[in-house]
Amino acid sequence: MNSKVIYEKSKGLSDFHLSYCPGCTHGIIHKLVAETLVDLDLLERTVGISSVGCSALNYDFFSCDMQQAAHGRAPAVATGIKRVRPDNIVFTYQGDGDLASIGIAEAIHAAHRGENITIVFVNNAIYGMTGGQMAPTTLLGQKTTTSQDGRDAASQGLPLRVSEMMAQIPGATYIERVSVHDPKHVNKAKKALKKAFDIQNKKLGFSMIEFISTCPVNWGINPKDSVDWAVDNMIPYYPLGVYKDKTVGEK
Ligand SMILES: Cc1ncc(C[n+]2csc(CCOP(=O)(O)OP(=O)(O)O)c2C)c(N)n1
Ligand code: SF4
Repeated sequence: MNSKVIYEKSKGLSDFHLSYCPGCTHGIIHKLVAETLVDLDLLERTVGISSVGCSALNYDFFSCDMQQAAHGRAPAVATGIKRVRPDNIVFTYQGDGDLASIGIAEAIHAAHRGENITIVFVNNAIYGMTGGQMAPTTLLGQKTTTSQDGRDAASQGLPLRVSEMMAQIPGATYIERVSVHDPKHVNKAKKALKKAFDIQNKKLGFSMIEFISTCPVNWGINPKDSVDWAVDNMIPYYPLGVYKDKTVGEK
């Protein structure tokens, strides 16, 4: 009897087992990046830049060429690779601790210079890998190991809205915030990635897709409730949508 394959793992992912905790949405985001590169036929000439955080080992997970960067420096490494090899597709994969804290300067200046790269920015409102410290994106009132009474605006400032900030930078071409909490939003997130990589392929400049993501382990809630927590708490503060699209004129 002939069998028909209706679903298979993307060729953009290797055979390594992902190292993420149950309920962590890093895995879904990896799948979308991999599928998008395959769908656009870009995989063979893509170089990804791993950062520091739970996704640090993803140089093993993606099947394209990969390079590891020091904490926060992925956009600088991506800049170097892209300038030397402008026909390669270059993306960084960065958490909110990596991008919005130690690496905020590199991200801003890469956008400001209009580097023709794509940033995949994974915002889970916490430092996951190091055990749940407060990130710039931690929500007000959110308890972390370094904000044990909950984040307080008076002493720790308001959570940083990175997409809104990056959209103000004249050199940035495309900025969108997406979520992967249900199939409809997963499909939308994939469209956003497609748009970003297509912009880069057409040499139209800097793009960043911010993903609302979960960290059940450090949030201290189970995987199902983590998805609900992200919808109920993160999306109201970090609204989804396109923040900048220069391909249809300045906004
Ligand atoms: C120079 C330097 N400072 C600090 C660290 C410790 N460190 C490792 S991962 C990390 C934060 C990771 O958080 P995030 O980027 O949000 O990624 P997640 O693990 O949540 O996916 C920090 C501070 C480091 N590795 N290098
Ligand atoms: S610690 Fe958090 S971000 Fe890291 S893999 Fe586990 S759930 Fe994901």
